[in-house]
Amino acid sequence: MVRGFSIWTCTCAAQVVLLVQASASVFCATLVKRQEWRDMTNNQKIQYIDAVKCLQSLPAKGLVEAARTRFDDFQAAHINLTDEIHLVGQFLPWHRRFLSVFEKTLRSECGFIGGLPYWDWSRDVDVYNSINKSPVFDSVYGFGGNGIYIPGYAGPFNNLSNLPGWVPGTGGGCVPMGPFTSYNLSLGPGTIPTNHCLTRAFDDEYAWALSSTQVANTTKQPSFEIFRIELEGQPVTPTMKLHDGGHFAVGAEMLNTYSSPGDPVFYLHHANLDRVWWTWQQLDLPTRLFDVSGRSTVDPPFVNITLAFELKMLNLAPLVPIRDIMDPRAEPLCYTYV
Ligand SMILES: [Cu+2]
Repeated sequence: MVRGFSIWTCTCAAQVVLLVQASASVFCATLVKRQEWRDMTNNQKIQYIDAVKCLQSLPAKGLVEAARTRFDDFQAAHINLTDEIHLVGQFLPWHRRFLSVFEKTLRSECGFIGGLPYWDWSRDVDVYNSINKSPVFDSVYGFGGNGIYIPGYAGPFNNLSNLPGWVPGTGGGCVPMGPFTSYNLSLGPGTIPTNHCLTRAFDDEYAWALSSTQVANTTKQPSFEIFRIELEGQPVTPTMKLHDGGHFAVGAEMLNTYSSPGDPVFYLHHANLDRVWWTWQQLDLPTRLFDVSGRSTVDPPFVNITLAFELKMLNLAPLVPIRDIMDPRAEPLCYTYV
């Protein structure tokens, strides 16, 4: 794909056809800027938090009965599709599309004017070996902090999270401070609909997995197939990686594979994973811009996914083939990381 080349100024029709076929991309009129949370102004942070709260106040559009709000609609779609979108080739493409639809909904339904923020955890972990002090968890200009400590907390399923060697986090209860204390979640944990508060259980046992060393170890992988496995982590890999590391370090709501989008921090964590993918793509754009692979389902029979594989968003947005979301600078995505 040729960047900085405007198809509108090309006078040769044949060249235009070739260019469009090669890139399969439609250029965006403008790109929204996705910033790291701590690089945003306090005003921008409040605008984002207010937009998420707006989504939490709008009525659901009815994907599942238990979903009350537009915010719940996104959590519901993730819950319903969880078994099809994790540990498979479409993991990164699906979440890229999901985040983009969330971003566009904040803009179209809640008047948000910015881009989805991301949380670069390595900036916390490299300094403190902890996520506790992250500005992301500020109680005024952030998402609130740890949950209240519950002695003997045993994970969101009350089963020590089914992982051998799992170390319980330091919280487990409701997040007592910040902008999301009063929001009542209707979905989760897992596939069960229950009314509950937002919970967290910070767990610095897993912070090491989010360091810049681990990011560099991920982006140095030579092919999409190795890269996606290295990024996503357990149980395909024997040790924790960037994706599961973030879910485990925040804990509780975020620890649940199905219902983790109940914590608004989910979107910032996954935006950073998407940024790591885009960083990896940009390291060798001619080879990697359209490089996808991986099994289509966890259990056989599975096929190898291709660019034609269609990403489902249920009632959130139309199907799109993976080809259409490989380039964040092109329609329908139109964003850039700064
Ligand atoms: Cu997910």
